Amino acid sequence: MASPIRILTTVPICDGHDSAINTINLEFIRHGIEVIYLGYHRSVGDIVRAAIQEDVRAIGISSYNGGHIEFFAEVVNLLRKKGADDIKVFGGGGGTITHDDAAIMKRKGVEEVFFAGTSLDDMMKFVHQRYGKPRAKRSQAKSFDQELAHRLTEIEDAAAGRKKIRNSKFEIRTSRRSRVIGFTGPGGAGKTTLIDELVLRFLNQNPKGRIAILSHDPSVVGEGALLGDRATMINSQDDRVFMRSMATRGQAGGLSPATHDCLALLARSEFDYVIIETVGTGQEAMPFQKNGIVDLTVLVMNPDYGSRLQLQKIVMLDLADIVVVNKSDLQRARTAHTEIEQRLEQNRPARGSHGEGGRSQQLIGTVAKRHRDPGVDRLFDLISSGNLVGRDRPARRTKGSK
Ligand code: B12
Repeated sequence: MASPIRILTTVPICDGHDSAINTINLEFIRHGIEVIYLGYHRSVGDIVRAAIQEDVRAIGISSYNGGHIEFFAEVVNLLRKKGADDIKVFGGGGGTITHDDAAIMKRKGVEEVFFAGTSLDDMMKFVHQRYGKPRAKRSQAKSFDQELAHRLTEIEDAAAGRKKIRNSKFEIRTSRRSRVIGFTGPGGAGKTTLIDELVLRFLNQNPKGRIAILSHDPSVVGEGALLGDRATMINSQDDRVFMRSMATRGQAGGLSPATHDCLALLARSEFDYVIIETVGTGQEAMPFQKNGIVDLTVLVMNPDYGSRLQLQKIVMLDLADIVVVNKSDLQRARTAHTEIEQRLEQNRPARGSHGEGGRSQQLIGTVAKRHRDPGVDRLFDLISSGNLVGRDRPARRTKGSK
C-alpha cells in the first residue's frame, strides 16, 4: 500500500477568504489526499516552515487579497533558500488572479494557477497526476528539521509497507531523551488549544529550548484526512517548535501505525519535550502503551460528559496522571470538578495499603481559550516541575482490595 499524497493548504497573510479553500480541502480528502490545513492569514515564513516539517509534496495557496504575484513568489523563493524546492507551489484566487498575473507567477516558479470556473475534478486530476508519485530522489537536507521531516516520512512509508528506513547523515542524539507528554480526551475538549497555550509558556520560560508536537487526526474511512491542528496552534508557529501532523490511516484507538516509531525518533532528537496528541477518543480508549515511551499522560475533558455514571466508563480516568477539566468557565464545570474528584478518589491507595505515599492523580480546571489562564499556568508548572512521574502512580483500588 502506498502512502497518501500529503498537501499543505493555506490562505496568505491579510486575507480571510477561506471559504474556497475549505471546499477544496474537502474535495482533496474525498480523493484520498491528506491535507494539512494551516488556516488563513498566514505568513510566508509560517507556510514554508510548516511545509518542511510536514514534508508535504506541495503547497496549495488560495489568495484573494490582491498580493498573489509577490506572495506566491516569496513562498517559492524561501523554499529554494531552505533547500526544499522539491515542495511545489500551486493555487488559485478566482477572478482576482488574471491570466497575465498567472503567466508571471509561473515564470517565478509556481506550478499551476486555477481560475474561476475550473471544476473541482480538474483540480483533483492535476494533483494526482503531478504529485501522485512518491519523490524518488529527495533533495539533500539542509537543516536538522528537514532531515527529521524526511525521516518521519520514511517511517510512515515503511509502516504503509513501501520502503526500508535508511540511516541518517544527521546525528540524532541518543545521550539524552526528551520528556514525552501524552494528551488524550474526547473531541472538542480543547486539547489542541491547551497544548498551544502550554507551548507558549514553554517558549517564554526556555529562551533556547525546543519542543516537538506529534498531532493526530482521523483518516476518513478509505479516504484522506483533514489534519487541521496547525490552524488552531498559533503560538506553535515558531522555529523552536517542530510539529508533525499524522493521520490514523485506518488504525483505531487514537494513533497511527507509525506513531510509536515516529515518537521514538523524536524522543531521541534535540527536543526538551515531545508532546503527543491523540485524535478525539472514546470512553474505552487507552492510546498510550503501558511501559511505553510516554512519561506522563494528560486526559483533557469537557465538563459536558453527561451523567456521573459516564465517568465510571472512561478508562483513561484510571490511567491518566493528570486530568484536566477544560472549559471550566462553563456552568456545569463546578459539578464536573466535584464528580471527577470523587471518581479519582476511587483510584487512590487505601490507607495502610502497599501503595500509600505514592503520587496521586492531579485534577486541574482550565480555560485554555483564555490568555494567561491561571489553570493552564498550574498545569504548566506541574508538567515542567517533573514532580509527577507517571510510572510511579499506584493502580486503581478495586473492590475488595485493602
Ligand atoms: C465570498 C467572498 C467574501 C466573503 C468571504 C467568506 C470566506 N470566509 O471566505 C466575505 C463576505 C466575508 C468577504 C469579505 C471581504 N472581501 Co470578499 N469576496 C468574496 C467573493 C464573492 C467570492 C470568493 C470565493 O470564495 N469564491 C469561491 C471559489 C470556490 O471560487 P473562485 O473564487 O472562482 O475560485 C476558483 C479557482 O480560483 C479555485 N481556487 C481558489 N482558491 C484555490 C486554492 C487552491 C489550492 C486551488 C487548487 C484552487 C483554488 O477554485 C475555484 C474553482 O472554480 C469574491 C468575489 C468573487 N466573485 O470572486 C469577493 C472578493 C474576493 N472580496 C473582496 C474584498 C475586497 C473583500 C473585503 C476586503 C471587503 C471589505 N471591504 O470588507 C473583505 C475582506 C475579508 C477578509 N477578512 O479578508 C474582493 C477582492 C478584491 C481584490 N483583491 O482586489 C473580491 C474580489 C470582490 C470584489 N470584486 O471586489 N468576501
